[in-house]
Amino acid sequence: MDLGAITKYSALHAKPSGLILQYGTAGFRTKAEHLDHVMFRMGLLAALRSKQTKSTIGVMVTASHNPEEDNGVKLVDPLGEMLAPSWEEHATCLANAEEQDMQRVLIDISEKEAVNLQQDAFVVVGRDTRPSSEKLSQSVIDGVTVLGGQFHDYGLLTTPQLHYMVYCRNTGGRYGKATLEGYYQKLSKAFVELIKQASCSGDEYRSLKVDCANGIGALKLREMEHYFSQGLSVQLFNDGSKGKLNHLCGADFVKSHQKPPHGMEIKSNERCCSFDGDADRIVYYYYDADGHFHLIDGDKIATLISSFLKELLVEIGESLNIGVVQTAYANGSSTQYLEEVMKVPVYCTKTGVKHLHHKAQEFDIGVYFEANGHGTALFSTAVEMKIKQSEQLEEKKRKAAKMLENIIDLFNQAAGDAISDMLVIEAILALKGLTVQQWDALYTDLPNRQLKVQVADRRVISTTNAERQAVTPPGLQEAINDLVKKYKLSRAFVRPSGTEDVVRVYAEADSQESADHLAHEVSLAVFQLAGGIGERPQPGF
Ligand code: NG1
Ligand code: ZN
Repeated sequence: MDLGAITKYSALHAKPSGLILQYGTAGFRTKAEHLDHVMFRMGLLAALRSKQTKSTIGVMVTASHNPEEDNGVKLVDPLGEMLAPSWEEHATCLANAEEQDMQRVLIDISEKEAVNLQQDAFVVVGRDTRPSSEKLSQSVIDGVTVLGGQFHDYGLLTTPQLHYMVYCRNTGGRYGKATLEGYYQKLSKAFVELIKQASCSGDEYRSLKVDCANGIGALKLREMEHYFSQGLSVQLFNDGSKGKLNHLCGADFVKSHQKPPHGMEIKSNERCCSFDGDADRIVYYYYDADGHFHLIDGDKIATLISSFLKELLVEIGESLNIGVVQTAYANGSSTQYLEEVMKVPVYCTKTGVKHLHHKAQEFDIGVYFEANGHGTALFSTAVEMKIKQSEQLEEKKRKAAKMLENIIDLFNQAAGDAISDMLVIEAILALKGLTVQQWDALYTDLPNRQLKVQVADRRVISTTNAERQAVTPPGLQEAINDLVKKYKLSRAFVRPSGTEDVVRVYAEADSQESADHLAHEVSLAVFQLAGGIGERPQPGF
């Protein structure tokens, strides 16, 4: 380690003293102007992690669905996964070390993790379209190079594309080529092959309106669309040419307001979807003939996908297992439908895709989605083996195995990916000849409401049972239990957010009015028992 150079460069990316940040569920996230030192230091950390794992590490500069003024950074581990937990702690220590302590913390981390500093390091960097992202990604690169690491700057990428690049590079090209061209070709080829097998040949349904949240998704989908245009035509809205990133549009807006995005004209029964700001989330929606808006969220996406995959498995006649992984935010109706109608086992993990991803790896086919539309499907090597052996099978089974092979290629195995999920969904709808209304009609969502409460210190709330029950502060869970009893088909839980300084409240019940009331009452309980600050939560939304 060239300590002199580190000190010199670190001073150019000096930490504002006293600023404390936490590596949360999605890395560091805050106002862009507070992040320069964090970026430099994450460049350093990525180089260390690369030396330790002897693999390529990814760094993505984005704040996803958060406002344009924010930014953030997260590290991507060798197989495209989120950073290992012990390294998340190192990330927090390093980002918060005052200027004079930074070197010591860096040396401590290398010693604790037995990093061979002589080892080469290679880091790939990607960024979203925020005005602050270019400069911040340069600070990451400064950090990598000062530790003697090599880098490749992919420039503008969706978050899942960066995960894909990392995965490709660490699997010797077996997964795919680590270029945008490689990504576009791999996915589009699988999609076009799948679509060819759809029996209804008319292409009147194969057009889709896409709200790109004024983000990176628009740029990348535009680059990609001619690769798959024989199977699907996309019409892009909120492509960044006018509006502000994530402002009144995008998957997070649509999901949390249960409303269509601004800037998109929607006729009844037209199939539409929204990406978030870095294109790792997707939700669908439409207006029915009576002018009612219908949201099709991550839970219904998981249901469509897992039922299709289960059918394929049945056709192939294999005893491979399939499981669906959700979080506490999954609508109760979706869990019930999956378990009772589809007879698919469902598991609940803590919020944050790393938890879902990890659990999904336990199955031959693991489908995971957060209700907000972040998810994918993972396939074990046992599934790939079966496909290889399918040459000997009778024709019907061979066909199903071929479809499964294309589906595997179409899913981004490294991360939830709006573009990849969109193509999977479009292919399944075409293959099954389903309209968006028929898909929506699989089950009816329970009315629900999500709220935020400001408290002095959100860490006073701790939870158990995959975040469905509060352990502290004392009395809070009992209060929630009493409130939930007042309503039918009701459920509520609270948890500290991992990305914002708030406590999140979720409630569902048999009617929207009940869900709204219950959410409000639970918010008041949080405010009273967990140290609420500012104005008391008010009823009405
Ligand atoms: P937090 O802020 O911890 O609730 C949010 C989402 C997560 C996940 C992360 C990362 C909800 C309720 N929470 O986490 O699902 O996507 O952001 O972006 O949607
Ligand atoms: Zn995102």
